[in-house]
Amino acid sequence: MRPIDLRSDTVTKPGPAMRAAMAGAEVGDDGYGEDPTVRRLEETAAARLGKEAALYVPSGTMGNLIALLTHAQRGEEVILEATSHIHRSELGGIAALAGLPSRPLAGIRGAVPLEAIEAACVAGDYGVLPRIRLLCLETTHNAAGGAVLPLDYMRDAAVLARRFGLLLHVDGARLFNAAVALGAAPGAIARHVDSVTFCLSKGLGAPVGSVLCGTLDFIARARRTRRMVGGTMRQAGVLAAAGLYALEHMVERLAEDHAHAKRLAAGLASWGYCDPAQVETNIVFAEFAGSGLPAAEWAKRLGEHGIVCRANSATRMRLVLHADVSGQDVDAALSAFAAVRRSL
Ligand code: TLP
Repeated sequence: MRPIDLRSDTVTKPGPAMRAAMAGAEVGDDGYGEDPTVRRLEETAAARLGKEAALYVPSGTMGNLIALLTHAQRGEEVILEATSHIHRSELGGIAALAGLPSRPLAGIRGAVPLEAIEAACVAGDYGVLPRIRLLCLETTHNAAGGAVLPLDYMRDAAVLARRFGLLLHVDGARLFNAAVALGAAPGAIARHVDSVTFCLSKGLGAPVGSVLCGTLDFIARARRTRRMVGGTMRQAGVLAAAGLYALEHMVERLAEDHAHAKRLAAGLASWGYCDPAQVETNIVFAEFAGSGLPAAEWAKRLGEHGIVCRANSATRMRLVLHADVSGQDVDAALSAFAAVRRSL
């Protein structure tokens, strides 16, 4: 029995065509700017997002860290959503490595109300408050179950940020999922922002890599920051080739993952374990509070049926759909849920 891994879209493995692209990649020393495949990936990514330039980085976490280090000085404050990945899930690098105090604000489906951002910005300064330098948004929003920030919200947040002299960074680890869900070009999401990170190694299926995009000047400075944090790679074209393949061949198919997520959510909803209205992209939250079994125990028992999954609270499980999960796999997962439920 082939296990069906629903822990994350980071678990996708490169298929034969992606591996062939990697094997055939032209490479050079990217520390000298001589890797033609990395360059092509950076140019392609920048063009897709409508930005002047881009930088290939080993991970989403490093892309966000480089953006923070490049945009802000130690002691300057960053406004972000209270459950955002930068704030909650990057081991506190924003404080420990970048030296930036965070101002976490509560969001609604990942979106911090603009009034709350404004209130934070107009707070009276008696010479003791840190200067707020940066606003960070996240789309799709991981902890909000893959929620997509509306384009109007992105625009209005950018206008507000500019009004108060803040820069705007977007953690777009799953930006292409957001674009597909919105039926919009990725550039429409990135249009008003100063910088954006997106990941090649999640729904897009590449084994490694993220891309940070922004202005020519910002990316030139970020390139130096990348070296400072040890993120400069050498013959990285073998990896970048997978990223290029992903941008060419793996974007449109994200709609399949979203449809599979809806199907899984509908099945779970029939037992009261999910609210399908909350499912916008490839992430499904299953809630087992009323089931009589803790989420960790559900995960263990589902594991016995070949479903690899993980509880992310005492009662909740995050299930993520991706390229290595077929429609049949979704049905198999639902059968496994039904079998565990029968055993209760
Ligand atoms: N998310 C991972 C990890 O949290 C385990 C996941 O499985 O969802 N921003 C967002 C919104 C993310 O979801 C992630 C990874 C990152 C940044 C960091 O990317 P990586 O893992 O490449 O450093």
